[in-house]
Amino acid sequence: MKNIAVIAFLLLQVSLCAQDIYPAHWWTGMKNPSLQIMVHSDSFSFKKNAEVMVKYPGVKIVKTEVAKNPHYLFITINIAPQTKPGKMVFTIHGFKNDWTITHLQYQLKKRNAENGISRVQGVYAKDLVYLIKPDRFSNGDPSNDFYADMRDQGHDHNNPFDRHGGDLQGVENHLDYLHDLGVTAVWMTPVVENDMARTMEGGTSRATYHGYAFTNQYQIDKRLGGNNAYHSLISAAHKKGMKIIQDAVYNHLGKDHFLIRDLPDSSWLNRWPSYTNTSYKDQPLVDPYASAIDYKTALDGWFTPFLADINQRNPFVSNFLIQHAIWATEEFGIDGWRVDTYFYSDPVFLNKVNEALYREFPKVTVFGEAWVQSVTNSAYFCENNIAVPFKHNSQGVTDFPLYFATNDLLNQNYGWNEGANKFYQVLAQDVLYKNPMRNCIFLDNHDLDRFYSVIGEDFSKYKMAINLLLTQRGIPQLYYGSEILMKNFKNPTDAEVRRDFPGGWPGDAVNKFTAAGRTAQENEAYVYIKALANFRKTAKAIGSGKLMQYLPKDGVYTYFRYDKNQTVMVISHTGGQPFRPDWNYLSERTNGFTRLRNVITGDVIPITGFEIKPKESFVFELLK
Ligand SMILES: [Ca+2]
Ligand SMILES: [Ca+2]
Repeated sequence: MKNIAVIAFLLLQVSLCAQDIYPAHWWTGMKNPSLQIMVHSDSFSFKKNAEVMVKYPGVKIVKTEVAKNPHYLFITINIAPQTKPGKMVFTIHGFKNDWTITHLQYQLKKRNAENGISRVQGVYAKDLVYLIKPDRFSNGDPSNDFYADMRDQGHDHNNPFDRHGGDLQGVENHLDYLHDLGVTAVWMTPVVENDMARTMEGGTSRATYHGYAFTNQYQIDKRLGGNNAYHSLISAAHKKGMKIIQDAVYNHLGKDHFLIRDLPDSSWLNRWPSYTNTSYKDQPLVDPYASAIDYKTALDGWFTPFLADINQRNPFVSNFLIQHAIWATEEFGIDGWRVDTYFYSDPVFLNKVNEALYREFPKVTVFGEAWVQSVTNSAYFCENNIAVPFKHNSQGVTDFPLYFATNDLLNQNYGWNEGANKFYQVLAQDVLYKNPMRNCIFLDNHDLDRFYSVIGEDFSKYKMAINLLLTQRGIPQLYYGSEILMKNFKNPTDAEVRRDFPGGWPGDAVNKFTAAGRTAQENEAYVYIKALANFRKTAKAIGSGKLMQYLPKDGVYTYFRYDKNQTVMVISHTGGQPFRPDWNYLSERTNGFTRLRNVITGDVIPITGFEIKPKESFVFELLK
């Protein structure tokens, strides 16, 4: 008997190690003194009356709770403001065998004094965000392409549904390329571990290379390089004055997440009598006339059968997610969050997690993915000026209405409500947003047709699109490869818009990270963006100035970005006849100026002689 006890005790010591404790560690000096530590063991059960003790100056145990599934123990502690960093030891009594005791070491670190200065800086309209799908950008470390101890070992560069081996080292290797292009912030689709078995979708076996099926929030996926590579990338980016945006997923967990495989309690999931998909409709969440079932289906229906929809109304779930958001921000120093599938999450929870982030990190940026049609619904899901009973507190959204309007400007025939007029009308509804400058604006992303294909590979339209993206209000986001004219529709699947960046893999036939590897037109595209992106880096009229737009006339759409020191004019011709602006009509913004400096070419021309031809588009800085 004694021998068995010793063996059990040893096993216990082995089974409860650092990776079974969430959060992995914490910090002193947090604004919120409360912390709920989750201890998980696959092999041992806690007794209902388990007792936990700790002796550490400033730390008090507030509550000890064992979940319905006795593999989980929750220890809620209070950390007094003067508490010193160090290692404390929790003594746990009360496993299923009365005699078992274990000691858990837990570290309290010192918070980073650079928060808000060189890290956690926030992302603003003066930035240019570059969106990367890390598996598809560059393979900087072929040794991490697959692991025998992970559920999916697929790693075929030529299979669109496999992992391709791209990683964080690949991103770090190309920070200079991005910096040269004028990029100031990198948003990567999720980097958190996705140790998922392959899934069958549309009749094909697929890897979760997209990253949206988390299996452990506290581990960056080993195939991307793990936590160390993430630290290294972020540190290198910050040294170059560049920022990092992390992609948060609060709405669901991968079905192979340990929390799903060994559920703490049935109330952690949004459960239905039989599998129920979300309607993917945001309207019932905003609509004053919505039925309760439409509301519930949109919110609590599952995104797919392999992404478990989690119940953020459960306070343990809510704590788990909020504490991870805080942990990742403090640990890695990320500058902002893009929140995936925003409106599918419980709205009260969303406000709580955002509030917790704002409290600990006053400069951190949060914008939610709100894939909606109307400006009203878009504004509903962030800080807004609408009189509604529930007010969201996200600073901004991914601005889909402006994305649709940009497509209309570029591709629709000009009409009373079409084309450039549509764009004008959508922008005029900004009255609904509290601060539209905090919206993320874009021409495409990993879920959309690549815009160069959408505009029919028309290079005039390409320049017009880039002009709009880099001078409109909001935080511009460029999708990787747009600068080298990567194209494709999502046909037959979205893998087509997630192709590898040519040159990112050892042995690639061409390397489009270098001018020598690009065609003349690809180089022209690269140089065009580079010129405009580098101009806007110091152009305060664009980064923080005001916007004035004029009613489109004969298909010509004109707006100004301006502050007291600078005026930038953007003019786009979507009509059919050469056009001379009426400078009298525009005089509110152009009075006192006599010349136009083309910010791409540097050419300066007198205002009076300017004529714009169909399909042309220009960004001018006005000179006296
Ligand atoms: Ca790799
Ligand atoms: Ca949901």
